Amino acid sequence: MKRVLSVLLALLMTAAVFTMTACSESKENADTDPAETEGTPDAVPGAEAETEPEETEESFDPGLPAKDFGGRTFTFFTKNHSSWSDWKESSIWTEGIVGEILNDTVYERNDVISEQYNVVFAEYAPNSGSFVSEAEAAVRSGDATYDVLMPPLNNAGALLKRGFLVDVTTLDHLNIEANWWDQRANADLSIGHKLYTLSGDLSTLNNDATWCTMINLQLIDDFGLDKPYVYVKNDEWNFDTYKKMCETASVDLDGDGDFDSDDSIANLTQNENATAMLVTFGYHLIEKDENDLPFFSLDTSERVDSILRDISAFMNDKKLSLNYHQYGSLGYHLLTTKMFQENHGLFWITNMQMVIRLREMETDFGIAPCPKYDEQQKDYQNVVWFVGSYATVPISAQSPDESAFLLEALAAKSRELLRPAYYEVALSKKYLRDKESVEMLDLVIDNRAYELEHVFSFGASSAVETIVLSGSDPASMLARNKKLINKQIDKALSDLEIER
Ligand SMILES: [Ca+2]
Repeated sequence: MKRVLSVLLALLMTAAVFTMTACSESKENADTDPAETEGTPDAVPGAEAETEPEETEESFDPGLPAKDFGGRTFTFFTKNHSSWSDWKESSIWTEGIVGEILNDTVYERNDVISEQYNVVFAEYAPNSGSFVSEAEAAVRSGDATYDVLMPPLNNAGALLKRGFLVDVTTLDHLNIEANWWDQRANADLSIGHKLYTLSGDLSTLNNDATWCTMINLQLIDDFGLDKPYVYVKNDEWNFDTYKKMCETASVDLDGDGDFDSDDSIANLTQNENATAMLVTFGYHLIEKDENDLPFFSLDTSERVDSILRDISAFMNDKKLSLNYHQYGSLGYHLLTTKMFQENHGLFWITNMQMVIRLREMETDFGIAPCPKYDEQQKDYQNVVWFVGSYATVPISAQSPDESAFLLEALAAKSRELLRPAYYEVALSKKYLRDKESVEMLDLVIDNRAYELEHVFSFGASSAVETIVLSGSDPASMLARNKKLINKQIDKALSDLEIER
């Protein structure tokens, strides 16, 4: 199904005539290959599943009843980080059509739902840093202005611990199993079978926050390396492969016998990768038991021990890796952006938003999922950083069930309109220059991992960061932090009134 979508998107891009109103996939199929439709008579129930146009089966109808909201205003409370302006929520509300595809799609989506249910959408985005305090003030005073809050994960945790968010599994009209809600988010972020945060096609910010591997294709050529897509295809895209490629791709450009930002460094990196790589390699910072309750177990696995040593050795190898956090005075991510742009960096494992930011880059680049650790690891696991945006319903909402109703309507419409628009932007000729990247983007977006640690800050992140970045002994560092982490887990469960 994903492959078919990819092919369709590739066709759309090649034709370069993407219009939002004409994106009926079934029409595309019928137009281009009439034989296909003739060849699938309706005589055999279920036979369509075996045949080519499976993608046309995807329904964007949430099956909601007819409803008239009487023209009432439905307000989203979203984040507006002035310090990290790139992480501002921009896929919820917009004023009008401006000729930019994501903006215009958001407008169109809201317009359709607004008409259908006689409701007016509005957005309030507090200035930097005051999301939690302003949301708290509203909830505590019983102010029903806000129907949905869209916090990043850490702020969701702060609101959750104060008891301000509704368990969305209790709400009418919300089908959390629908494909416009990310099933990985539901599985990873539920706690005691309750769920307070939703991620999905409604907001593209979590796509931006998803980790991937950026590949400088010019350097792949220059060093005579195989493109990572070849390894992905053969299921050999793992840490060994990645390291081997890196070993041939650092160059002491200024010939001073040392490796730093004046050179070409194979693996551009950042502090976040201390934990992101562990997740990439198949783990969660905090696991969950059979009752969906969190527990900490990183200290009990020898495999985790050796993975952490491996990541640490690699990230601290000056020849192979350059961590922009060690070059604050040179601009942090702006330094690695520049290096990547100037063909002084082969790979960069980072968030998808870097892909969008690099749209003006002259050099060809591509993306791949973050590599697996080894052949033992079954699935890719691309972490979604906490800076994204999650749909939550505050207990102060005018009607939590109405919040759920409109969230469901908007999310389904986002699946239909906003997701293809995001693919178009992320993979447009201007941004990503090779068609394999479409397939790669599917692998990135459809293999995500969300971390409860990002919601509650139990302490596992800082322990792992210390191990990887400072080269501390994993066993003793994890053992030293275990008691505190467990205490924090118990505290969170008691805040949420969940019995162990
Ligand atoms: Ca040098």
